[in-house]
Amino acid sequence: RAVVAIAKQSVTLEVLSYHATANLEDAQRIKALRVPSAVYLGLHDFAFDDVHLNDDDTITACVRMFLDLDLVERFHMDYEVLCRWLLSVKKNYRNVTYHNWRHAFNVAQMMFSILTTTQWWSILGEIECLALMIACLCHDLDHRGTNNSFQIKASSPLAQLYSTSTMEHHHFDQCIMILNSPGNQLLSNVSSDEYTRVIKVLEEAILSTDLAVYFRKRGAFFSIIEEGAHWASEEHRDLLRAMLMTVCDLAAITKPWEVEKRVAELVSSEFFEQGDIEREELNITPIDIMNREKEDQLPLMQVGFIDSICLPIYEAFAVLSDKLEILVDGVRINRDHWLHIAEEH
Ligand code: 5BB
Ligand code: ZN
Repeated sequence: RAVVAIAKQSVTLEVLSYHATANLEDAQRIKALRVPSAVYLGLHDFAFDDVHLNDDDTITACVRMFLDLDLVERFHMDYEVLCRWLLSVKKNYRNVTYHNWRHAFNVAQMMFSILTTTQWWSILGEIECLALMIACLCHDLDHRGTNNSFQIKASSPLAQLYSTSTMEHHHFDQCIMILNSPGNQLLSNVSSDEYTRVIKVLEEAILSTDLAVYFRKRGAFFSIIEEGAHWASEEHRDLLRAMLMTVCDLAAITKPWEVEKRVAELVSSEFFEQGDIEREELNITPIDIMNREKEDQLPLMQVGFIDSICLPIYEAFAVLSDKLEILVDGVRINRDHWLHIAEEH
């Protein structure tokens, strides 16, 4: 890995001049694989679970989603470049407990199932669908298992570069670097006007995965839902896409209990690992969610998370499409489970 140091506003940041991407040989191996149907893979299902898929399966599943949304034809994507780009995206996720490739893949699958089940793909159009699918796959690129507030507390180079939405700006940077890497230029055959638009929608979508951005925008979102949202309005559309990213990012909370329980344990482990680093390296006492000694509070924290963050947004989306009511049902069932466990303690 060749590394160069650049100075930006007196901050020294390590940038990979030759960004680590996938090999041509690996792309050619994937290219030769059969791509099962979306129905066979369960890609339209809101209850989708990736546990039974191996890493190659996750790549061919992504190819299937791009094919079925007609993105490959419409944007004249080279099939080998698509395979290599997907492998490169996967490679640029770290082996952290929760914010890894599997999380990104699941977020993209949820976007695909929502776009197809609601038929919103036809309202949003190919450009916005393309941007949203790329955004889902790339939205946590190079995550280190630590959140924005950790970057600030640790005065990390990333925090010095971006004082707000620190990690999300970095995820977007990484996304652009991969899209610009030789052999990975998925958008090389897109016209320059469309390219500009795709990148703008993509940036907005990735930055919207910062929960702080969700909190800032959701008031306006709930207002337009109450008054009647119009897809024709540019302002409404921008809000809907931003909120859609959050819906997909948090979708583990809507899944069958066995899936939700497994994922919550991963989230919790990653939080505890950050807490350990804060104790050992920053000499601070971590907040409760990151404090192993408060592990028994987890079920009640999940109830709080569901009530304050999840239910409001899934309920709003169920107003937009009755096809999404089932997501609210899933959240409520999981809330019952967490509350039941909390009451046992
Ligand atoms: C969320 C907002 N945060 C700034 C403070 C804590 N809260 S919370 O009280 O709603 C909360 C959420 C507390 C504990 C949680 O998990 C314990 C296992 C969660 C939680 N968050 N639970 C989940 O199942 C999921 Br999924 C999530 C989302 C985790 C990703 C959040 C990434 C933010 C990175 C900056
Ligand atoms: Zn995420």
